[in-house]
Amino acid sequence: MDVGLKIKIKRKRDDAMLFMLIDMDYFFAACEELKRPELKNKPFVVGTSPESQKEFGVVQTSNYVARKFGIKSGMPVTKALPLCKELIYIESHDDYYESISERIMDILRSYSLPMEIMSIDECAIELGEISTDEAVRLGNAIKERIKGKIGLPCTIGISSSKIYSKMVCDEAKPDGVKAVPADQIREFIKDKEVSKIPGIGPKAAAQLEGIGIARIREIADKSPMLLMEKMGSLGTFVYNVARGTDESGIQHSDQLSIGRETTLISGAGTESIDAAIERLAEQTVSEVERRKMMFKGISAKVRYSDFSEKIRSANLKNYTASKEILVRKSKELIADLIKGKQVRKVGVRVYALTDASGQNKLFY
Ligand code: TTP
Ligand code: MG
Ligand code: MG
Repeated sequence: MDVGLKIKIKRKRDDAMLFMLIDMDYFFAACEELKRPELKNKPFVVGTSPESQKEFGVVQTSNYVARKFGIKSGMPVTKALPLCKELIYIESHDDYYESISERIMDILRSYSLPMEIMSIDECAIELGEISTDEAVRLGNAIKERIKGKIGLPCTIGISSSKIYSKMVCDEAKPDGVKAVPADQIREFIKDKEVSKIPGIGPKAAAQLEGIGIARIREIADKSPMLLMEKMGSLGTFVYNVARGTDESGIQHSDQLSIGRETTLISGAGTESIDAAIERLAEQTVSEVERRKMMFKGISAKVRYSDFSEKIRSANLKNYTASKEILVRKSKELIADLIKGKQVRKVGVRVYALTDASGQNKLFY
């Protein structure tokens, strides 16, 4: 088979599209410090098990004080404890971290730029063709806003693709803003280990080692055909990353959307779920009104007790800003998703927005 035909090697772009990657610093641990400031400057970990069974838990994260002792995410707690005598153990509070995450994402949404939520503490934003200086100014403003409104530090990486922005962010941690423009990115990544490329885990790193590659620059010297034979599409991906020609962008949600979610008390019945939907619809519609808009698309989400999630959507015939329509449609969609299952979270969202005069609005 002639695999060569399938290889897509990218050329450098002429334009200067920039991306931003925001990642919260020591997120779960920083959230705990917000509630308990006395933890600051003491080494502690956040773990998966209750305190009384901490030896069965895994370290989800630790503050930077604990990291100095070599403590890392994913480490069994039994391995972390001997590394630091004074190590404090805190049991994880997932719903609390999620509510903070939602507030952070709401702040980021308020900039009306195309964005993709990458994880509970991480978001990629497409900045368009702006100068590096402007991007850094915006980065600092976003950082200040999150610090001011939530009280937590984050780090922001800016570069010519989503992947490069993440790598820049990793290097600028903690509490940093750093930009590496397209023409400097190859130099920036060349001496790093291949495992610093997001998406390259231990297995892919071992495959690369098998063909004599340890550093990113060594990938760029290899034949892309060989990389593809050994690693499939991941081979093409790392080849492009190494040559400074990665163009990974954000996944567009194609339109701006507005919505709200809420966590339910355990065992919530139809009545309290309906009340929650009404509240969420009201908050959503008042945000739509505040922006002087109308919507045509409605989506509803549930999270089941096993943390899996499902979304259902519906399109209306006409634009509206009616709370009643949103409530009725959301209830139908959510009832369809629940079907007797236990749910711990529901969400209501509207999309396909237009401004209230009926004119389509382009956000980006
Ligand atoms: P990360 O952003 O990877 O790490 P972090 O925010 O704790 O620290 P950093 O300053 O280096 O960004 O992960 C975000 C949260 O996700 C983290 O606080 C806890 C959780 N998490 C786990 O539960 N298990 C894991 O193995 C990792 C890596 C993270
Ligand atoms: Mg983080
Ligand atoms: Mg993260």
